[in-house]
Amino acid sequence: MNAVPTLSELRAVATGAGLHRLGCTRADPLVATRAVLEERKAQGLAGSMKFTYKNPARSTDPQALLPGARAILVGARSYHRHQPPAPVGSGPVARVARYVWADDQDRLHFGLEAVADTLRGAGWRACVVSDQNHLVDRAVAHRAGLGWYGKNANLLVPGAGSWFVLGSVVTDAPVEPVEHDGSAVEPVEDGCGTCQRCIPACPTGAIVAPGVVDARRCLSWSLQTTGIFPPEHREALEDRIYGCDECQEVCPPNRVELRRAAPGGRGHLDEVGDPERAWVTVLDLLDSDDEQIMAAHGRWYIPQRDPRYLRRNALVVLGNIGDAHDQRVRSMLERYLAHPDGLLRAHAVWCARRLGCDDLVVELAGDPDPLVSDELDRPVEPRS
Ligand code: B12
Ligand code: SF4
Ligand code: SF4
Repeated sequence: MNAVPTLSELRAVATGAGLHRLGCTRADPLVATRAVLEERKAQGLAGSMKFTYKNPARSTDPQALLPGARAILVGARSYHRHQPPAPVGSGPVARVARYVWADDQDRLHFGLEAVADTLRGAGWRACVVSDQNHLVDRAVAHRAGLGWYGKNANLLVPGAGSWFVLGSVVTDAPVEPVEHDGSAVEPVEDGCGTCQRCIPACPTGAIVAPGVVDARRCLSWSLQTTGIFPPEHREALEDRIYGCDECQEVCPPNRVELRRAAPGGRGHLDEVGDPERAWVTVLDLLDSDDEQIMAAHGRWYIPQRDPRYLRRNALVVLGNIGDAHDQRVRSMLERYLAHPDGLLRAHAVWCARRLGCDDLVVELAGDPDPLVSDELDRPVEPRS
């Protein structure tokens, strides 16, 4: 009979390998989560997202990942950095969400693999899963006692907030979800209380009820999906080029001073993020060829792995933060207004009109691409 490592023993391995939290839950199906996924799909709140929504029966059944699974060890790694590093480069600079400022997802994976290796070394099977389509990470993290669901839908770790990436080790080892004092691991109680700051703070009103995000309005999803960037959300995008942190930035439990006060709550806060990952020089991106864009940003989730969507997003950002008197901005607009890709011409039209450069779009009247003609028909509020 193989020995079964305890949660405490596995926590020691996890901590040594860069994880900041490790919880445990039985590998039972996530029945309530499946119902939520199906309901949100039916209500249209998932938009065109696939991920865990593609096959809710599968993404909520750990047995589908590992037949005979008995336990799930759920790990969390903080990605918090004190301050964004100072922007680099010249001209308009776009903001990147915190979760991709450094290699925290890789480090999470490394820590989870260390836990999995320990289980394998004891003769058990174990598979690592994080941010994939096959398991709803927050739901297992909640059940494994790592944190509570915030009204912004994120999982908040008590005393440390929500700046964490999550992942799991699904195993056939019957690891008991018990603490070192023998008490059972319990889900963490709601810590939001009467606070609801994140709801009105969302720039697009995407948090349609506490804990419920309408993906069709969430900037994070609009940046990651195909087609035109929703016209009604372009101004709200401001300078964001990848991801959105607004509903977490305003969240009181994420305040650094509280995190500092919390025992064991700090994570690796002293590391500084890479400025090249926290900021993007918009004109450089628009000037780059496909290979250069993928070399710089290929780690991001890019729809269909097609750099045109990063150019599309960059044109929206440029419309929000560019300076119409900057000759480099005008030259870039001229280039994109003549671009062979109609999607990019259309977004260049919006960008030019938003910057008050209507003179540049005159030549596009009669453009045969419906994306461009729709764009020309749509009123645009110039930036004051
Ligand atoms: C699809 C997806 C998205 C979509 C949709 C997000 C969403 N809210 O569902 C988009 C692209 C918009 C997105 C954005 C982001 N994501 Co995302 N995303 C995922 C993914 C792939 C699946 C999520 C999922 O299945 N959602 C399904 C729905 C049903 O889950 P839910 O919203 O959590 O719903 C629960 C709550 O509503 C709760 N609930 C039900 N009723 C009620 C009632 C109340 C009052 C409350 C409070 C809660 C509650 O129960 C539901 C089911 O468990 C996961 C990775 C994975 N495989 O799990 C990452 C994941 C959720 N994302 C993550 C991150 C970091 C982000 C962003 C912060 C990135 C960014 N900076 O832009 C934003 C945050 C947006 C937000 N406010 O949620 C992390 C979250 C870590 C954490 N601490 O919570 C994950 C876990 C990735 C990872 N492995 O670390 N994401
Ligand atoms: S990530 Fe941004 S757009 Fe999405 S719910 Fe949070 S604040 Fe709103
Ligand atoms: S801002 Fe307030 S309501 Fe929203 S998740 Fe944070 S604590 Fe909860």
